[in-house]
Amino acid sequence: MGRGRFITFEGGEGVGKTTQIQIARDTLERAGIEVVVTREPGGTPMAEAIRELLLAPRDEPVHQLTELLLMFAARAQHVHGKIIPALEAGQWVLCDRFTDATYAYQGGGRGVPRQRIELLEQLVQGDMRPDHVILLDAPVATGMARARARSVPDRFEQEQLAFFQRIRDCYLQRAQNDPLRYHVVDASRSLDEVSQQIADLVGDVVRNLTG
Ligand code: Z5A
Repeated sequence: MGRGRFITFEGGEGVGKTTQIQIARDTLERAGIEVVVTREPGGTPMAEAIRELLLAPRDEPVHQLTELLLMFAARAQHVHGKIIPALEAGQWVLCDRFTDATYAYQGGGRGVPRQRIELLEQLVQGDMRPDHVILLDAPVATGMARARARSVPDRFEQEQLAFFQRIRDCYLQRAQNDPLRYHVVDASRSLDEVSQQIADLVGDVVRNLTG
């Protein structure tokens, strides 16, 4: 049995990651592939507890280093306790956000220097990176409207438009720098159109691997 593949879903808030990851799961399962769907921050009981700490709105200002280190603490638990064991068992892992979100939110959004993120990425992940990153891209106002129609804003969702614009710019820049690994999907289209493109994309990944 070969190693599984690691595919992450990224983008600003409300772009449809959680919805589209289920389309990807269905496509893979129909091709007979065993799939693990997970998310960040979170994915294991301890990492989910760290997620609650990170997302809860609070009066105390959260220092950008506290936020950064908690993201990577959750990630260490998730990568070593769940993602790597699944990949080694031949399963495909679909993850709702991963380290690209740290570059976008803590780097682009909060202004943490990229080198600090790279240092922690290397410490926690070694050379492990997603095989494919599906970037769901939509104008900030579109994603914000969708997310806010759905639930009460968490600590991140309480940020202003300019914060989310920097995040979008950072994601698009990363995708432009590595076009073979990143797949940018226009998420402002209808649910059916986006879902069709995701199913096609994931189908292509499977076909390329199986010849
Ligand atoms: N964060 C970070 O700062 N650093 C990190 O390293 C990591 C994360 C890993 C939690 O993430 C927060 O953690 C996140 C960044 C930070 N904060 N923010 N913002 P999260 O992924 O759990 O939270 P989120 O980005 O806010 O996810 P979301 O709001 O659940 O959005 P989504 O998963 O992309 O969208 P969705 O739930 O699939 O869809 C939202 C709604 O839109 C829903 O009602 C859908 O039915 C609807 N929808 C979806 N697609 C469409 C289309 N195409 N048309 C119309 N309506 C649609």
